[in-house]
Amino acid sequence: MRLLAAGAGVVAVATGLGLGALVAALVAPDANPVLAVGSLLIDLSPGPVKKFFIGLFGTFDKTALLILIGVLLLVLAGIAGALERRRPPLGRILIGLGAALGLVAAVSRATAAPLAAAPALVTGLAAILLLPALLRRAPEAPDAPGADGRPARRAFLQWSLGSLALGGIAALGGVALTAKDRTVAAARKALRLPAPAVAAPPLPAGADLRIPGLARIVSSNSGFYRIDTALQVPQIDPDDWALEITGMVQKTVRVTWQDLLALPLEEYYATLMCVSNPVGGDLIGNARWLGYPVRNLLERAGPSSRADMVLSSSTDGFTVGTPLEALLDEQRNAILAVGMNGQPLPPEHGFPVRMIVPGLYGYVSATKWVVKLEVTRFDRAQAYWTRQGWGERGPIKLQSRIDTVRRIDGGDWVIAGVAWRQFVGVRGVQVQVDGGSWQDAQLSAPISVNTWVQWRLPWRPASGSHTVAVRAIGADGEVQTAKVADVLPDGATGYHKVTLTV
Ligand SMILES: Nc1nc2c(c(=O)[nH]1)N[C@H]1C(S)=C(S)[C@@H](COP(=O)(O)O)O[C@H]1N2
Ligand SMILES: [Mo]
Repeated sequence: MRLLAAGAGVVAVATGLGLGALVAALVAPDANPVLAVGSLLIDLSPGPVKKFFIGLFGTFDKTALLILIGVLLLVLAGIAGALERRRPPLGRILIGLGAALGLVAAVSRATAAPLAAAPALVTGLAAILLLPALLRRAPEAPDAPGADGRPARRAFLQWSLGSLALGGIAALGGVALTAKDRTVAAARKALRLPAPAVAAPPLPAGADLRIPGLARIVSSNSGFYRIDTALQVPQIDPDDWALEITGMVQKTVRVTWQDLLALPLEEYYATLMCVSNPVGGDLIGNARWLGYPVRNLLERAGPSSRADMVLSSSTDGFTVGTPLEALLDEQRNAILAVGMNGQPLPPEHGFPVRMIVPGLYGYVSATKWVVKLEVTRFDRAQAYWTRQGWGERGPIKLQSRIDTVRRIDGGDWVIAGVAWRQFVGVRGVQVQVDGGSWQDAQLSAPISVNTWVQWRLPWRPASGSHTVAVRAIGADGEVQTAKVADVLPDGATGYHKVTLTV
């Protein structure tokens, strides 16, 4: 029975994975072979593939990847079972190859623990031993009798269920043992951030036009877009956190969590954005960040005059390259942020510390879980995304988006959206209906040049089909370009257009 053989393959591999998860929890928490392969795929997949994933699944790209790996595993395990029945030991060899892939992926992580190979080894060995044991009990015909005269099917079922139960219990044990997530969550919850020495001015009256369907002027923490390469959110206990400033500096500087919180913190609003955001996309959000100016810490270290870049790294090995000049610029006021909208950073947004640099796309500025700043040069070091062909500097481009075209309370129509050009500011927004003349929209009261603005235009549509387009004008007089550019290498351009029928 080929189907039973395939089932035996799935049971063997699933049991192995459960045991592997337990071993991972015991000796190498970050070396789960499946997650390691996922991370390897993320790191190895070329830029366009990643872009496709982000574009297709938005912020759910990681869930999509995990589901894909799960389905693939299931299919391969089934094939291994069927192969092993027909041509032993081919099935076991296939499992061995899979385990070897998991092993290589786990030990090659930037953050690999000394025993990172153990979970994949245990997974592979268990599955390789179990598979023939299960197959021996798989009946050739549905009602074939077993050694004791009872249907062989029953023995096979008992073995399979027993095996799955063992794997399941092991996996649950692993989950129970990985208590770190909970201690870090508890540490975060108990945390009281100091009051800012320099507070953000209160929002001006009229900062939020409050139109249904229009993005709120300040994004919520839970609704904030999330982009990163981390399959598992890094868990860092603030008491274990420290930042090291090294490289082309006069002296290495180390800052602990206590050091950082004792410094006079500043708070401001800034709109963060991903370079992968397509025209009209929503990989952008505005928050109030609390942190300490990076330049003060860099100046303590004394950067060399020959340096022009800071390579910052996260605990998980992800890197970001930021122009040194931007980090030293007093006006731009880049910070090491610890707070987001009055809360400690959420774990997914970099807890306990991330970098915020107004005006630069996230991939060259917004390092989450940051633990190291290496002062260096653009011609010496490359960061995670620049290695894959994305632009080196990454200033955020002038852009605008239509969020809603609607009738308010059964009366007038309104067209509304947001526009941004961080670190420069937005002077105006214009809307064009059906290719007509550009009309000036009304803007929300701007919070600062580093934040987006909302805009609105009242509208009296005739019934029928309409196309609405928007463009922004920067505070420096730049008119948003109509030229269509892809997100790769340094951010999308072109007008956002919406077609609707009234
Ligand atoms: N450690 C780490 N930091 C990171 C990233 C990452 O993959 N890993 N991605 C960057 C990118 S591409 C963006 S757009 C922003 C997104 O920040 P958010 O998830 O808080 O919105 O984080 C940046 N910081
Ligand atoms: Mo990004």
